Amino acid sequence: MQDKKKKVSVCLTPGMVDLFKVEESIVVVIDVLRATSCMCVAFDYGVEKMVPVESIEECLAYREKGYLVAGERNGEMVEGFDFGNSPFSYMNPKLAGRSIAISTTNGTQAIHAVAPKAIEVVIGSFANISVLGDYLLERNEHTILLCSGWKNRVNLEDTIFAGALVKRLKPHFKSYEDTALIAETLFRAANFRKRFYLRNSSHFQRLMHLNLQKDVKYCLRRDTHNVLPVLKNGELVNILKK
Ligand code: 3SL
Repeated sequence: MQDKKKKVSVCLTPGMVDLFKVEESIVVVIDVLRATSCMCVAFDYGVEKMVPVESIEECLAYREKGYLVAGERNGEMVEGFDFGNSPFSYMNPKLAGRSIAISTTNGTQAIHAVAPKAIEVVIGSFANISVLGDYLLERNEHTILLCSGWKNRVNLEDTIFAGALVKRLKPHFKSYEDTALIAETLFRAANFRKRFYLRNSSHFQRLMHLNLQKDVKYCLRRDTHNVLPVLKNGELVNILKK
């Protein structure tokens, strides 16, 4: 009998993305600390759309079109931006209906590494893990879990999240690459003690030095925001919007 199962793969950094068949796949962009977590918060607070842009200049130029401008470089808010990259900055009812241009060190760059080639680009974080898992099962396409990492290097937190998704999808998808195995193994080791497990990792340390413990704690919580940001014509929108 022919095996009709689709494949789930894990790409550990955008630097490895050319090894994957992006054009045949849905790509989940993952930047747990903190870009994709912030995007989930923003949409839950009613943001209409978010444009992920690569450069600071491009981002600032969106202000003339009525967009708010957000993001960071190396974890810190950029001069002239309306806010940085803390999930708490997006917990503001005044953001309902607004459009935001966002540029971050890795997350928005990862989106650009796969758009517009991918069948679809979806945003993933612990904040929306269950709705995301359900959606991927329902779509049943080849799926690449793209970890944003840090400047094309691997990071632990995105790999752990990819592992959580592999665990969920594996019974229904083919998954035979070692990157998926690595991710799932790490997730199984880290689950229920993620902050402790991450304590020596580079971005965790970076955020601790910036006094952002609260952000890290929040971004590691599961299912806090029932949203599904998807890239449509270069803009992220929440396809679960009521
Ligand atoms: O790299 C990114 O896209 C950011 O999420 C990094 S930070 O957590 O805001 O520093």
